[in-house]
Amino acid sequence: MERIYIGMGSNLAAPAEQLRNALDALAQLPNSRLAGVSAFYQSDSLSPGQPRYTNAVAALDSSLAPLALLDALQAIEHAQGRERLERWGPRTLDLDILLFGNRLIDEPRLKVPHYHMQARPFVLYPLAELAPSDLQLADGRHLRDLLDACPFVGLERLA
Ligand code: PH2
Ligand code: MG
Ligand code: MG
Repeated sequence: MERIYIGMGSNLAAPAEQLRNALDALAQLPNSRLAGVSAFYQSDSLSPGQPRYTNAVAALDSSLAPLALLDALQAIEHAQGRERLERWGPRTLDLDILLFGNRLIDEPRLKVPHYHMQARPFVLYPLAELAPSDLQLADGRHLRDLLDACPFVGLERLA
């Protein structure tokens, strides 16, 4: 089993419900256990003119291989109506592998740690709710330092 952190986001079709449905689907993945979920957060889209996002992070313990998990996450996105029309377009559901155990993954389909996670408060703050405070990424960076460099701005934590 490895600990995997998954970033979740939606800005279409009842976002919070999309995240709850995705959590149900994650809990049913084979060879896996849903180990935790952060609070839900709202923030403006990084792409101007789109609806606001709801985001969360899930912790999954799994013995699935990285690309098998990626396939499973894309199947969940697809089942929840994800259409890939444009990069960074609005979406019913986005499931991103942020961290996968202590692995550095550099494949055409999958780069881990997730690119740009260090600049995204809607990823780092929910992640910090679940991860140990001394978490070190596989590339050597410390979550604590990423948080210090990424102010809690524009983020609304939902009850
Ligand atoms: N995801 C994007 C682009 N912009 N903005 C917010 N607030 N939350 C997201 O998850 C997000 C975004 C592409 O993955
Ligand atoms: Mg994605
Ligand atoms: Mg994304």
